[in-house]
Amino acid sequence: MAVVGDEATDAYSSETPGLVLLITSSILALVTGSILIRGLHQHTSGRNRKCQQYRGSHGNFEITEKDDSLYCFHQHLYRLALDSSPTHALHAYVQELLWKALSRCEGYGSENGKRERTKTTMKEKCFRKKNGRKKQKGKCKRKRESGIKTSTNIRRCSWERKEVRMMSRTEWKRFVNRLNILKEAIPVQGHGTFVPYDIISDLHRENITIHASHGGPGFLGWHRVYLLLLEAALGVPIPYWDSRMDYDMTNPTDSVLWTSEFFGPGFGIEDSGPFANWITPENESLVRNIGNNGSLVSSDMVETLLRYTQHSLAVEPSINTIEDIHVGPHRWVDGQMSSLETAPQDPIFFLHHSFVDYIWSKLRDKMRKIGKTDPKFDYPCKGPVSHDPYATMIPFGNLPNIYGYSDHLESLTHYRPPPTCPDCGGSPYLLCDKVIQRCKSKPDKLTTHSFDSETTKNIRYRIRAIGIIHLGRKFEYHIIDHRTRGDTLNFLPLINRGISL
Ligand SMILES: [Cu+2]
Repeated sequence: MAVVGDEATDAYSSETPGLVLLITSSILALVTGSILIRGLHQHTSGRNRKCQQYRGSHGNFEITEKDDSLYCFHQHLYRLALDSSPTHALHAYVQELLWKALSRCEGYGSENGKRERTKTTMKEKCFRKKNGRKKQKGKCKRKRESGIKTSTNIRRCSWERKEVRMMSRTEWKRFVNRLNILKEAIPVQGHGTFVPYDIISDLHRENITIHASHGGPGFLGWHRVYLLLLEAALGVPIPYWDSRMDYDMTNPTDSVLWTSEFFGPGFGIEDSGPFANWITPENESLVRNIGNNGSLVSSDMVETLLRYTQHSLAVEPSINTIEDIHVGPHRWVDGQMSSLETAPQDPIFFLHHSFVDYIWSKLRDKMRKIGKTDPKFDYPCKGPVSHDPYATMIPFGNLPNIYGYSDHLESLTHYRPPPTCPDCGGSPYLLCDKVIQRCKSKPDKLTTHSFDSETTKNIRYRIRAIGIIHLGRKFEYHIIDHRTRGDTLNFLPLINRGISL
């Protein structure tokens, strides 16, 4: 939590006129120095928000059509968390968000929307050797059926995720505007400030979490829940980045995505575009160095994967798994995205993972179509103990890993299919490649000759300006696009900071 002062600039509880608030904040800024000035700057947009209008009939705050409601909702939620658990407010805040995410319909494991824990009546165990972590093959036994109910009203509560280039400009602007609101330092009277986005990105930072959510079958469900959690915090769907449409370009670094219209610069510090001047919880700028190494997702990779008919082939530890393919773009983007601990600090993490989740949903559709395997029960017993079906999804309360594979979770989202030739959904950012009969991204008009000497000089200048960045463990990748340059950014190890989630 980024505590930048203990000022009483609580837009929720106070109807204080803006001028008085400004003077109070300014005096505090003078007293406490430059750290608070950064806080004051971040609070500016919250200062004039009138939160009372976002109270629902039961006194709770709701996210409405108005983007400002987001700020008020989170401020209120954090106050509730503080009231219910003063010493573990961050944890309580995340659990509230999680509850909101999973009760997008009527509630999970519940027909009337009442809050209750997931009722698990199925007992499935991976039998393991007593003294080791190695499982005995083929001893995955199901005793009873799962009590998790599938929603009967799927479309009403299922949110549609679209390819980022298929969104209207209004939809895209709303999405990034809301991300920027989550990135604001929100004051809570008597408790400094908190930054919702940083709290959410830190959920992917702790060692124990990283082990429980990567390198095994739990990867898919864990990241599905994580996406839903951010959506609950945003109040709008997360688009997906179908990087196949960039992979198919002659030079994917030319894509229109790496402009202010979409993700912002692909080289150097994010100093323009929707995430301009974002400062990470490590107190560093967001940086990228696209095309350095790794690989975007290719159509061949997805086709290979969709030939599988059961989850055990598609998840770690194995080769050509969804997790394996997903690593390529992490490394291809470089900067924060390239390390396990820091990847979600760059918002394109979530768009990439939305695409990963889309691929998984296609695989599940296929499994259902063939009819031999029901994906909700096909939780492979392999990988580390923390990926066992009934190990909990750290730090998501008591949710078992197998819940990540449930139909209920899947029913909360559906994907608008990626655009196809010849019209590519009418998107002004896509064109149909008639030879391969696939839509691909248009290049940014300014960088169509991306590796002429002037552009190369400019890229080198921007990369040099990055300075020192601190990153955690790098994603290990096995697939390298031969078009990458091999000029991965230098970095130093992360400096430890206390996270109490
Ligand atoms: Cu991850």
